[in-house]
Amino acid sequence: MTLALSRKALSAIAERVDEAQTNGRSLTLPTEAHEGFDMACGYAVQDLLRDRWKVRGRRLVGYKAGLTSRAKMAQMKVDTPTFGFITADMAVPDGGICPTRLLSRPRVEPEIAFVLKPDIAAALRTEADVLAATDFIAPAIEIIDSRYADYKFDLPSVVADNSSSARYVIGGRPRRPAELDLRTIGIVVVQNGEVVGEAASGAVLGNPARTIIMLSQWLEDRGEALEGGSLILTGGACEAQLVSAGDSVCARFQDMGDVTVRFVEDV
Ligand code: 0L1
Ligand code: MG
Repeated sequence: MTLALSRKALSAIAERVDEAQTNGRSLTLPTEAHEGFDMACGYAVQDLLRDRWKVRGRRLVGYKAGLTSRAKMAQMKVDTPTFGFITADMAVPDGGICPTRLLSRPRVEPEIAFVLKPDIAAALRTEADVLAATDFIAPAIEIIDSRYADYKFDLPSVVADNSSSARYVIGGRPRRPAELDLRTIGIVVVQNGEVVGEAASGAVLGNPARTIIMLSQWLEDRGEALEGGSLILTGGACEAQLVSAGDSVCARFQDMGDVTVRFVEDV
């Protein structure tokens, strides 16, 4: 595919994104700085970012999907889900501490996470395919961090920023897929003792398993395939909440337990 920007220009953008994500700095929108910067360019930057991280020994563990619920799309004023990749070192332990010093504008959102079995079919086309390929499902909090000022961005720019990925917490009581009705899991988000978000898991595309079907198709279209053992964050079920140092967040998932994280300036 011919891209609107040269590889050199895309590599320079990936370097800036890397620097901003590593040091908690802000970015200018690539779409404003580079005429013709489109979704294909955004994913090309993301690929280059992934290559840079692999070279530095950061281990890829799976994917995240962003903007898979109407609430999130409305909140961010966009209309298409996006994907990003996640690494092992983005994980914060359940009940653990997340330093904010190297984050720009952290927000939290409750998500249903899937972990796939080691051996899976090449393409997952139906909900039944996804459930058959799933080892377990766990409650999660994604800590997203937009590197763009005032959360004002467009889709190609968000994609270049790895779909705002930053950290994640997996916790609660992981369950086998057959034990759950993935359309109706109640979720409540509590921040500093106050309820700040409520949703049912079906807010994510009717059933978060559908995120995995979309992800599988997207990878196939790129000539890639979902790998067995992947961890997948299926997207925030309700609006994301701003957090800062001193905050405690608990996401309570019906029949799946709680996931908690505390934010501090530094450790
Ligand atoms: O996980 C997400 O929903 C991220 C989407 C990217 C836009 C945002 O920063 O909210
Ligand atoms: Mg998310």
